[in-house]
Amino acid sequence: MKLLLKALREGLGRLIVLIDWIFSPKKVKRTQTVQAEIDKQVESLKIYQFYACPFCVKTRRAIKRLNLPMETRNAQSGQFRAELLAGGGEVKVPCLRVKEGDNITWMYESSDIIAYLDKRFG
Ligand SMILES: N[C@@H](CCC(=O)N[C@@H](CS)C(=O)NCC(=O)O)C(=O)O
Repeated sequence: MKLLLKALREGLGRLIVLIDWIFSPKKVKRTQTVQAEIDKQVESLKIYQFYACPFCVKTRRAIKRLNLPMETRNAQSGQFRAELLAGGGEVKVPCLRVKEGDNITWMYESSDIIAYLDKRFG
């Protein structure tokens, strides 16, 4: 039963990924200078995520729409999962890692992440 639910969730997640791919959001256009400045700022942001998680798809759509070349880190297993747990305190995705100088913050909740990105880059 547990396995069936997991398979259903994974299947639904992949369907959402497919729909996202078909109806991909349009990227915002900026001048070269402004985009270059934003690209630089985005280097300090990393998104921890799962490929087929609906909340991650929603967040990735916002990242694409805002034209942010952000590194995505797969937290399904391995090093990035361990980093997320150690840094943020729980394995829940999406999670935005924000580095400001020596200070690192971990932002959970897709709606909060999107609101933050919209405010900063929208
Ligand atoms: N309210 C959260 C929900 C996030 C959520 O439930 N994420 C699931 C994946 S879809 C998760 O991280 N589950 C933990 C796990 O599967 O280990 C948001 O909007 O970001």
